[in-house]
Amino acid sequence: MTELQALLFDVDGTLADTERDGHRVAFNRAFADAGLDWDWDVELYGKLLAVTGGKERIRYYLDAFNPGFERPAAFDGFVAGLHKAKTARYTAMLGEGAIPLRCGVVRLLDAAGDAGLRLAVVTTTTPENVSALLANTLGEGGMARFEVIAAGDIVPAKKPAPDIYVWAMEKMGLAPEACIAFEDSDNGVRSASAAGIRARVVTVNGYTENQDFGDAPLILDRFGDPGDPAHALRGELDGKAMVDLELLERLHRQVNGPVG
Ligand code: XBP
Ligand code: MG
Repeated sequence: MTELQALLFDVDGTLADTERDGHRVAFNRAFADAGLDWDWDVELYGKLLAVTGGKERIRYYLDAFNPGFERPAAFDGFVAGLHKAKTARYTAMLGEGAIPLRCGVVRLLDAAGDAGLRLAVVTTTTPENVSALLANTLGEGGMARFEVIAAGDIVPAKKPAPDIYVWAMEKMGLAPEACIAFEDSDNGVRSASAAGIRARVVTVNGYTENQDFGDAPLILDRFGDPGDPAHALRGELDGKAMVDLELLERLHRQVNGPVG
């Protein structure tokens, strides 16, 4: 079995709790800017999260929740324009420091970096959103901590399709058995699973806490930090209050078999 070499992080919901008070608000601001009366409230947005990707989510909204909307002739361009405006609104919010990283993320990234583990971002969100989040939370060197940023439209089929994980692992020359994937949602876990990654750690949030997560071996409320302990909803924290590299190595061996 291959030894653990890389940690692959989803962004939205995992590195930061971006959906309810970030993306959702930015979508609504872009709709208002465009003179549309669409309002994605907290509950509706939870339903819209069934579809990953902002452009795809706008189309899903119109198909499933607003079929009476008269679509402009150049519909693809209309959706792309709205989404571009949403990205500008969202990155502006990040620039104001609206969204922090989740509990335990910095501690885990620091420990992984010190131990020489390779790091990547694997997300459906737009690349500008990733750079804005990392720069505004981790500082100028934030992006450079990650060897690969796999994001947005670089693969046409978004999560739960495996493509974005497959793309990232190919770029890094890594087998799925060498990686742990960190996710917050069923769509993300399904994507990692379909790419062959068995070691999947889930940190849930308000939108995803009741999802299924297939056979993901470890589901937590957070990674944990001193004074803000993690709790396991499935799997074992080995009596620890925080996810650390020892725990991750153990999980990796548990699902892939002993190294050797
Ligand atoms: C995240 C998403 C993203 C954001 C919006 O899914 O679905 O689409 O909601 O980002 P995951 P964009 O965490 O599973 O990667 O509007 O930039 O597409
Ligand atoms: Mg996510």
